[in-house]
Amino acid sequence: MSEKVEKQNIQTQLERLNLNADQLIEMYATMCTIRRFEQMADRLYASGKVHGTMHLSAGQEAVAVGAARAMRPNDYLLNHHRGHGHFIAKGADVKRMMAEFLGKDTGYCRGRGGSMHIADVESNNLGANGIVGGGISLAVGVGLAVQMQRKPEIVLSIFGDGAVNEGIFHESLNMAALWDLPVLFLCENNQYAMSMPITRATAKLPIAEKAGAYGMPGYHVDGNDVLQVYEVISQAAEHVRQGDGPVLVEAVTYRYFGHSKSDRNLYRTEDEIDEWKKNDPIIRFRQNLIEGQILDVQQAEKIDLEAQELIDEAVAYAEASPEPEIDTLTEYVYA
Ligand SMILES: Cc1ncc(C[n+]2csc(CCOP(=O)(O)OP(=O)(O)O)c2C)c(N)n1
Ligand SMILES: [Mg+2]
Repeated sequence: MSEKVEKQNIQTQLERLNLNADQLIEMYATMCTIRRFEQMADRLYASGKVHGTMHLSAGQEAVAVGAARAMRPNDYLLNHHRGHGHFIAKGADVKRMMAEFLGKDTGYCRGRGGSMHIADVESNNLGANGIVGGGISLAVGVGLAVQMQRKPEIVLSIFGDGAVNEGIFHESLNMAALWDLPVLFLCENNQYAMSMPITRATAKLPIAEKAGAYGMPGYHVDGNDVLQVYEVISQAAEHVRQGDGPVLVEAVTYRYFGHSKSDRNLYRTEDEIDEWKKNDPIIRFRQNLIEGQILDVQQAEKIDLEAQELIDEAVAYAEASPEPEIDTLTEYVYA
């Protein structure tokens, strides 16, 4: 495609999506920040500084960033165990996130949550959840509360493809549809639930079509195309915000790292991972921005370097932060 045509393409897209160049650059920067955060988290884990386990989302950045851009800052977020990117895209302070990873007192949950349980009630991030599908029903409860209080916010519920095979997914969608609750269900379909490929676990695809069973709209999007995710989630959010009831969006993507730190990746080939890396959401978007003359190569590289610097500063902050005091051990413990 000629340079002129590409430039026109992105300009037409910008007008249609009601986005400006600065917002696109910010989206690109956030995607770089999430990728750099994940890579650093992996290194810190390997060096023994992070305890427990973690679920990395490298490869899935377009879903987090496209969705967050389409939501309003005060909308509620409830997500699943692979949630670092969702919260960074919502505007998390990466210093406090990194501190949480290292179990420090300055972390979002004062070091109690770690990678899998980051929440921040102040910014309406009601938390990640280690129970597969657990966050979906909580989101329905929050949707009910929002509806009863006539609040302007809506609820974004993010979960994986594995959750869709559970009863809780169906019960939650049914109830939300029955009561027209303001919940946007977003399935981040990375095509595996641990080592289980979706084609061996889910009888009928695409997942988006399950929306029809509950009389709600369902959308199937390329989850590695940040602007497509943004466009569809914007439409879905508008529908939900107008009081027209819930929507289900399925974004198809792929994770590069293993399921968790104990995953030896024996269920998929290196070739498959490499094939998906050719469809990398950050490289695709960056190429799009360069061809559309929103950024040049040097500017794109500088943004990525700045993302790395931000993460380095976050690590320094986290490492210098104090451990929680021993006499706070029983705080937040209910018995
Ligand atoms: C109710 C429940 N069942 C099983 C598990 C163990 N488990 C943790 S993550 C996971 C796979 C989830 O896959 P998916 O929903 O696709 O999310 P992804 O990890 O791919 O992001 C399983 C089975 C769990 N945590 N909770
Ligand atoms: Mg999955």
